[in-house]
Amino acid sequence: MTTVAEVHSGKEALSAEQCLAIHRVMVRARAMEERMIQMSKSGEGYFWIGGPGEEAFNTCLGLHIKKGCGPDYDFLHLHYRNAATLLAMQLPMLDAVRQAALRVTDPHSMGRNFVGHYALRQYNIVPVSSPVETQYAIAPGTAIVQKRHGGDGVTVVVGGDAGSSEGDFATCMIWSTRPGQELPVLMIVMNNQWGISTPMRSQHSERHIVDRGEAFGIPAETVDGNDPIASWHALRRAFQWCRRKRHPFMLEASVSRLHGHSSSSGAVRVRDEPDCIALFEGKLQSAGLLAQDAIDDAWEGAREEAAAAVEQALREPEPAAGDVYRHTYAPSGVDAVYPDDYTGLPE
Ligand SMILES: Cc1ncc(C[n+]2csc(CCOP(=O)(O)OP(=O)(O)O)c2C)c(N)n1
Repeated sequence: MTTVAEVHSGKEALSAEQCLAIHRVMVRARAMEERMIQMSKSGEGYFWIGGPGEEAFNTCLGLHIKKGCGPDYDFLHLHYRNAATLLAMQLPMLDAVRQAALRVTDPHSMGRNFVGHYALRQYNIVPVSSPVETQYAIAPGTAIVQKRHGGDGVTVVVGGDAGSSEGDFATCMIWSTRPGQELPVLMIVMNNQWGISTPMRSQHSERHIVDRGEAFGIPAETVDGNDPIASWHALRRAFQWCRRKRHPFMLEASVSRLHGHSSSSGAVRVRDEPDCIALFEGKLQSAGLLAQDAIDDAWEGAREEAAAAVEQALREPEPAAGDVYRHTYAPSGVDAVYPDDYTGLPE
């Protein structure tokens, strides 16, 4: 069935190969999130928050990242709905599940932080913060380093529409646009229309959140974040601007929130918002690129991968009391005692 060279969305297109790769990551991310929601309800995990409804945009974001450690590479200041971004960066599903299961093998926090709170020094993934939007005040720091260092590394910062009401958002615009000291910051707003239970339209009088950048001279685009083809190209333009010009750019993606805010609000499937995966599968099917049995295989494989990751994580140890100060202060304090033959501890 794969005789089509490319798939179109309006005037933009992606190759068949790219579309299939994006679809695979989106499905893996959704299967993982759905299994994590089950974990939060069954006692295998304790809490869930994540990105069902953001997979289209977040997968494309991950595919654009220049991945590595240090100022030559992109820095990521993410929010708690970026699971698909990490999968697209080829990081293992098992590691995200380890955090959901609060296992000591979780490389992000050794089982000490909420699910979706990534932190990986080797890929410039700055710790995700539970207080929303602080990442926008921190992001100019890594961008200043990148600007002074030279090269084409970009600082990417991602947050929600409600969080953009915090002063940190303005801090980012101010610090990224000081005349002569502009910074290569890509400011991304994921607009799902909600801040827990507060509707976006009750808080924002501006037409688009990124319109605020106009006063600072920051160019901006809005994009349908449920459309991976449109998202891929919007991200391509945004990264190109930041990489080459070494100035900031703003991108606002309209996305869905398909399981509500978090397990604290029930995580029940929302039926009246568009589902980016179903939409993309419809498009790939009508383009003659993906048959129903191939779609079914993709889902089955992804669900098996998620189930195996949970099984593996649950066999691994939980953090021990002696680990509390490890990686909290330097030097790292007291280490816990694990069995002599245990090799799973993160560096
Ligand atoms: C500084 C701060 N204020 C309030 C909260 C409580 N809180 C947690 S998530 C959230 C909603 C954030 O909404 P938005 O920024 O739109 O992101 P979304 O969760 O919708 O992706 C709030 C208010 C918090 N974590 N941090």
